[in-house]
Amino acid sequence: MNMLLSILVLLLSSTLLTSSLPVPDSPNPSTHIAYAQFTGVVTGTINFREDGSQTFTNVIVQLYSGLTNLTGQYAYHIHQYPVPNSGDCNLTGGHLSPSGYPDGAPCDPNIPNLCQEGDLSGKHGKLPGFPSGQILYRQYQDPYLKWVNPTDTIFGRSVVIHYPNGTRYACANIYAGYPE
Ligand SMILES: *[C@@H]1O[C@H](CO)[C@@H](O)[C@H](O)[C@H]1NC(C)=O
Ligand SMILES: *[C@@H]1O[C@H](CO)[C@@H](O)[C@H](O)[C@H]1NC(C)=O
Ligand SMILES: *[C@@H]1O[C@H](CO)[C@@H](O)[C@H](O)[C@H]1NC(C)=O
Ligand SMILES: [Cu+2]
Repeated sequence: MNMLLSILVLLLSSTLLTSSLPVPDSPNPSTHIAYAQFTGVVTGTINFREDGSQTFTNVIVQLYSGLTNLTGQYAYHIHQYPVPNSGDCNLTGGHLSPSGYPDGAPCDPNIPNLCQEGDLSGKHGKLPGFPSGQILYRQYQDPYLKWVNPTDTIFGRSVVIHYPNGTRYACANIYAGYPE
């Protein structure tokens, strides 16, 4: 066999070999996991985990207490800045919106691509008040949350839960990994 042919055979066989190997889930799947843990007036966690193909983020909301207005609906968003040491939710800026849609712009859950990325309740519904002793559980997939680019990422932001009247009520930082 001449040299060129053997190189060709080698290339071909390595291509075949490569294509038969399992494709890794994502270059770095374990780093695209984050949580916000509420430990004050609201207790519970919101977990964020990107799926292996990096096409959506699985969000799990699990709250134990604090949404005490049984007739109220609580909006919640990813806000731009983390909560300062003072704990003042008013200092977390506006909603995370790499797409540039401003706060107050309409968000139709049927057209979520026109919503701010951080407008979780706009895209997925507000959280209802619930009686003491119950747990509020919500799970959904969101394809708009970003992880990598520093200007887009949900890392280092915060989640703010608002009273039914819109005033900021509780906030928690978004940290990498799982809560302890
Ligand atoms: C509960 O929410 C409802 C609906 O937004 C509001 O009218 C009512 O004043 C709230 N109750 C309290 C105690 O804040
Ligand atoms: C945050 O802003 C609201 C009005 O939007 C105000 O009622 C509240 O007192 C402020 N909270 C703090 C800690 O300054
Ligand atoms: C919003 O609702 C909360 C809880 O009922 C209340 O403490 C707060 O004063 C209200 N803020 C405004 C601006 O009405
Ligand atoms: Cu908000």
